[in-house]
Amino acid sequence: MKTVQEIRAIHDLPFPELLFRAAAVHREHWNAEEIQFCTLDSIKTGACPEDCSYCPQSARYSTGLKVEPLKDVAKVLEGAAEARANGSTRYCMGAAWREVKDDANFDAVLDMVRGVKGLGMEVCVTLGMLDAAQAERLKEAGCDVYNHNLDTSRDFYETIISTRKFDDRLRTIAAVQGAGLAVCSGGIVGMGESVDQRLHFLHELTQLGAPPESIPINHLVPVAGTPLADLPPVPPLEFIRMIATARILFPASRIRLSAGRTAMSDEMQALAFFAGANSLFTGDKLLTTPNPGDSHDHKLVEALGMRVEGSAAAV
Ligand code: SAM
Ligand code: DTB
Ligand code: SF4
Repeated sequence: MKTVQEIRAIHDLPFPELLFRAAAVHREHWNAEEIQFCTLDSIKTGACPEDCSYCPQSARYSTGLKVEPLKDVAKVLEGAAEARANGSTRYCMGAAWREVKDDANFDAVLDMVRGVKGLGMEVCVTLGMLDAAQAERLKEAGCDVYNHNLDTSRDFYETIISTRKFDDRLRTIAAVQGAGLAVCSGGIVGMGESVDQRLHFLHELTQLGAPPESIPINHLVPVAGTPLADLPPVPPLEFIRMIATARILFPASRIRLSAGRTAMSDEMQALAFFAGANSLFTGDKLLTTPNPGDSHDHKLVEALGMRVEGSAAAV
């Protein structure tokens, strides 16, 4: 296990050396010509009681978002089938909940999980906090992965979110691991954190017991009305350093180039792939904010001479 100082030494390597090492590790564990396409579906949107400063879905901020109740199961399965036809092999359903409750809504989510699994896709859900019994019900329904981000370092966390604690996140992740679900856990870069805090965040991820199956690295999407609306973007080369450092620390995990891609050039995204990112969220929307869209991403993959991983679609 590496110390924060050792992680810093990797992160601060001369850029070409950092990228060379990350690319080498990537090739040892993955087919570096392939990119996994995942699609997000916001199954319940907005009116969230939490106060996450970055999030357009918090009820505390006026972001003009249209609040929507839990979607119909059939509608979600339609979306999943369409995503599969566009090359996605993984479907991630997100709900703007603080936590899972044992009610009819959770029963409906379990039906969605069974349905998406039935389409032959990898199934991921992100529903906020949950306990061991709820994690087990998800596992039994065929869920593969639970997304629950640490988001940032322990010390910066409380300046971003006041309605829950960093330890609550760790407890949910432990429940997920205990049920035998794979963990997807990553964070956001560009919330005003220092480089040191980014490295503490990566260090926390190394302490999860088992490395996460996947690590989404989001760039903050600044949304008007949220407290973080006016933050400047992180310099691209700094962002790429995070991707490369994550790849070196987690050789066998998927590193997902997640939110924030509409503000990234194709060249920057290509550099992220070279630095070890091997998964994307596709489709023209993330949960509530814009995303480059399928045609852009297919073109990008093609222009780079790469392939969509395990795609059922003719791409
Ligand atoms: N409510 C659940 C939770 O918080 O765990 C699940 C959905 S929540 C929207 C999932 C993740 O989206 C957050 O942990 C955060 O990392 C990411 N996210 C939300 N808003 C974002 C933004 N404006 N920019 C980048 N990432 C964002
Ligand atoms: C993750 O790390 N990023 C995704 C997914 N996990 C659930 C969500 C990004 C959301 C970006 C803001 C929005 O579209 O609302
Ligand atoms: Fe709610 Fe999740 Fe957004 Fe936080 S990140 S406000 S918990 S939807």
